[in-house]
Parts: sequence; C-alpha cells; structure tokens
Amino acid sequence: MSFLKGKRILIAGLASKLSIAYGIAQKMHEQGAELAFTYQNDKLKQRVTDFAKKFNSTLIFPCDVAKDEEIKELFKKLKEIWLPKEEANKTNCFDGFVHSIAYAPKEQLDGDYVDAVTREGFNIAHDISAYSFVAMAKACRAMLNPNSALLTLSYLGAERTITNYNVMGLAKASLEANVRYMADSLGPDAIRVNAISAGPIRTLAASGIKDFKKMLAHCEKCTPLRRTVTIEDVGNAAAFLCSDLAGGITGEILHVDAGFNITAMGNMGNDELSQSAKKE
Ligand code: NAD
Ligand code: 0WE
Repeated sequence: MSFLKGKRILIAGLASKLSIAYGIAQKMHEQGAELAFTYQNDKLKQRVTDFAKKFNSTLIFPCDVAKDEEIKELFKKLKEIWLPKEEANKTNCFDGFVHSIAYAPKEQLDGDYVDAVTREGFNIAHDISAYSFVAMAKACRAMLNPNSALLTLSYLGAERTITNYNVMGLAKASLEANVRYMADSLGPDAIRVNAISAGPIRTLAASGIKDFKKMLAHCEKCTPLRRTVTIEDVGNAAAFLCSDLAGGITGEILHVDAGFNITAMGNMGNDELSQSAKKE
C-alpha cells in the first residue's frame, strides 16, 4: 500500500529526530511520497540535509517564515526543480505542504496569562504560528496541483485554557480559524486544508516547558487510551490527511491525542482503585 505514490510534498518544521515533522516525513516517505524540506536557519541546515537523505531527498531550502522574501524565494527555487523548463507553460507542480511551526517568545509561556502577555509577544506568536500558514499558501497557490492538501499542527490550548500555554492558545485558535477560511478559499481549486491537534509530545518545542513531564504522566493515567501519543501516531494521521484517501475531508481539526479532549475529568488516575473496587 503506497497511498502517497506520485505525491510531491514540502515539509516545514523539521528540527530534530524528535520533531513531529520527522514522524510525518517518515510516514509519508513510507507511503511513497516525494519529499522536500525547509530549515529555519543555518544552524539547522546540516541536520535537515542529513534527515532528508534518509527520506531519499536532496531538496532542502532555507525558509524563516517571519520573512516574506524567504517564503517567496523558497517557492521560486522549488519551482525550478519540480517544474521542468519544457513544461514552463504550466505552473502547478506539487501536491501540498506540511506546516509544523510555532513560536512565541519564551517568557510568554510561563506564569499568569494576563501578566505575561505583551503586544510584542502577541504579535510574534500570531505571526509565526498562525499567519505563516496562509502566507505559505498564498505564495504557492498557483503551483499546487488539483487534489493537493495543506496540513498544520495545532494543540488543545486553542479550545481550552491550559496553564502556561497562554498567548500560544490564542495563536492556535487563530490557526484553526485559518484552516477553515483557507479550506473555503482553496476548496474550489480542489485544495484541501486540515489540521491535526496533537496531544503533548516531548520535542524541542516542549523542552523547557514547566511541568511538561507531569503533563505526560497525567496523560498516561487519564486519556481513554491510557497513553501519550507519538510522532508516528501523528505521522500516520498526517499521511492519511494529505492523501486522496482523505479526499472528502477539508477544514477539519483532527485530534490525535489518545482521546484526551473528549473527557471532562479523565480517568482521574483511578485505574488501581477501580481494579480493587472490582475485586470487592
Ligand atoms: P519542534 O521544535 O521540533 O518544531 C518546531 C519547528 O518550528 C522547528 O523546526 C523550528 O525550526 C520551527 N520554527 C520556529 N520558528 C520558525 C520560523 N520563524 N521560521 C521557520 N521555522 C520556524 O517541535 P514540535 O513539537 O515538533 O512542533 C511542531 C508543531 O507541532 C508546532 O506547531 C507545535 O505547536 C505543534 N504541536 C506540538 C505539540 C507537542 O507537544 N510537541 C503538541 C501539539 C502541537
Ligand atoms: O505548541 C507548543 C509549543 C510551541 C512553542 C514552544 C516554545 C519553546 C521555546 C512556542 N514557542 C516557544 N518558544 C520558545 O522559546 N506545544 C503544543 C508544546 C507545549 O508547550 C506548552 C505546553 C505544550 C503541550 C506550554 C505550556 C503548557 C503546555
């Protein structure tokens, strides 16, 4: 089964082996996709080059999504490679991208929301984590084949308050609305737009977050599946959403969170208790 065979997909947001984008690249590669990658800055260039090699790709491009010129340049270069000169009469040459990028200044993610938030922190969080998704779509719209799919990564903090997630929660809420507006705008071109709302995973973006270990332990006790999710879980769902198997799905926020979001009080960590209660 190679349900992404013949699909060319660009992946933005790969920074380490722990990255959600790594799990997505792996699963998309397994399903036969031809992949290209972006890296945020020179520090990440060599690493992303090495990862790309594992996924049989030599296509890597710099792109700091804070800069419109870099987004423009990225798609210009991608076109030079994916659109051969003899086909220069057309413009469409690839099948979608994955946006696995978020950033807020560190001090935004610590402490009381109202005290921590600043105009600058708000603007940066929304610019990098929400606007950049449509900025990329805007820049490559004419290059996308029919039946393309765009995908981004969200988090439950968009829908509920989560201690310390603070202004990132607002940015994810904006990102999720962005998914719906983009889906409506690009639908007539047969381009689908979706998000995966992933449960907490230990990645670089999660390192240094206060009590992150506690959150993972809580999920292991309290989610319906009694476990946390992996980058492979997210990668499988991502491969599906970007494939023609998901042809009828657009504007959707798919939770890949072991069921955490459906519970109001979780299991309250009571497995042992209920076991012994059964024995009585
Ligand atoms: P990660 O640190 O591996 O990935 C974050 C990526 O964002 C990095 O590759 C980084 O280079 C990139 N980035 C940041 N600013 C950028 C900029 N200006 N230009 C270009 N790239 C930039 O962490 P991750 O956990 O894999 O995060 C990927 C996505 O998944 C994020 O949107 C995050 O919000 C989301 N997410 C993460 C979790 C989790 O618990 N780890 C849960 C749900 C959703
Ligand atoms: O979206 C995220 C984290 C995104 C993120 C991470 C950082 C760390 C480094 C954005 N900006 C920065 N800025 C930095 O300087 N997640 C879903 C992971 C995450 O972050 C949390 C979480 C979870 C889960 C913060 C507080 C509470 C829970």
